[in-house]
Amino acid sequence: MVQEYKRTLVLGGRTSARKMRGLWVLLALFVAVFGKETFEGHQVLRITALNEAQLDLLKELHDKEQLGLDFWMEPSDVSLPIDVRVPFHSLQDIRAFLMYHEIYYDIMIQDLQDVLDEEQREMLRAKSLQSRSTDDFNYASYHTLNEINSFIDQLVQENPGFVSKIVIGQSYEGRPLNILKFSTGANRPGLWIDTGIHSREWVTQASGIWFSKKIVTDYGRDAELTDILNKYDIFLEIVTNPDGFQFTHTSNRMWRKTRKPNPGSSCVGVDPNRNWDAGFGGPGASSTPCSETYRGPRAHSEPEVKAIVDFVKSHGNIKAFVSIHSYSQMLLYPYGYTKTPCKDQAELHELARKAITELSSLYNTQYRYGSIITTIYQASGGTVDWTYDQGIKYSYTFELRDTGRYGFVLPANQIIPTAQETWLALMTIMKHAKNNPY
Ligand code: 0X9
Ligand code: ZN
Repeated sequence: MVQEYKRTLVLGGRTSARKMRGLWVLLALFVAVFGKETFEGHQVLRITALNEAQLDLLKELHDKEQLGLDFWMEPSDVSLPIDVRVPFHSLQDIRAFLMYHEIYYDIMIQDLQDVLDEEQREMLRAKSLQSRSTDDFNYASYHTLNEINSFIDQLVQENPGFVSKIVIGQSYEGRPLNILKFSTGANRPGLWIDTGIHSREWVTQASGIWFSKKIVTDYGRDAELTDILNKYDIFLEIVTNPDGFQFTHTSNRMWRKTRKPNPGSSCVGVDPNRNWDAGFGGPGASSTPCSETYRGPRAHSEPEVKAIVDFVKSHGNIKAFVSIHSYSQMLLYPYGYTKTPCKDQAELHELARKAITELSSLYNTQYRYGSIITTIYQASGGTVDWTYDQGIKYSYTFELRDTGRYGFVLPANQIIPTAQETWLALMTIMKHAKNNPY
């Protein structure tokens, strides 16, 4: 029996693979016609590889498309847990496989749809009439793209001469790529923050909204932020992947990539954190369109990425660049594509330590920190490797809460605490950039 599983999983019968692909196409059609993908019976498992052999087996699983596995944390190192969403139809096989190879696992989420149903109920409970000002906005809830766009327009309207909206491009599906600019004077160097480049990482866009309100609230009241804004402009892109974000609301809550079709493949989208011209095409990204880490046909092929590239180049004076993801509670700096330490490693490391110390002072949330490749895993074509190589010394990327209890489906009651603690780390980085001009 178990031997059987092993054969189908590891060797993979050709006919059954073809049949499975057919089933997947049917399922995709069904979803396209009838709406939202459900995740009933999907479990999120935390798998612990005890040795290299087990790790290799798990990496093989990773490449078996017909299983429909969604790695929330990729297999990289024996010291790091591997989180994987297993569709109901693959659960028996996966469990048998893990047991056969004596690989240890925990069930983190029993039934993903239950968590998503609660998330939807919370959004409904929180939905009031459209808020009349950003003071009534519900920062403790998740919001749709329309709601966020209205919020952005309101914030701009309420703060003339301080906050403005800049459209830096269009997404593949034609949505505006909006950034907020906070500025109190002309010709200033810039500090950049983006959230939501991976659309399913909802706590990041929600935190971005909170940051924007925090900035207008604290300017003129908090001495340190005021000082920063008297010398620098802050640019904030809250919904960095709007097509993906809309898709997480309408069709598939677990969508990560962009929404551009891939010629010759039925799989859609590119990983916008593998699409940058920094070690592009190297290990730590996939060349397969169906992969969640597909790098795309060429560097900067995605309009959402290209818009930021053009903005950063034409601005020419961005001094800090922070790209915010979730989850796993880490503060990371370059590089992700190479083990060669970046030339500012010592300074970036020390600043990261300070920033996470500040972060933890609020709710005792523990972060790990270090370079991307040594702390999480090798990733090529990533955002902050590119910005660093462009000369932006203070290039950082966060992985916000949590460490895997909920992962990408963090309950809304954690939005404000997450944003508050992250803000302390962001302030530490921005202050340091201000005090160490280069
Ligand atoms: O794989 C990624 O792109 C990042 N993890 S995530 O779960 N947010 O997808 C890690 C890559 C390096 N880290 C960052 N650039 N945040
Ligand atoms: Zn991410």
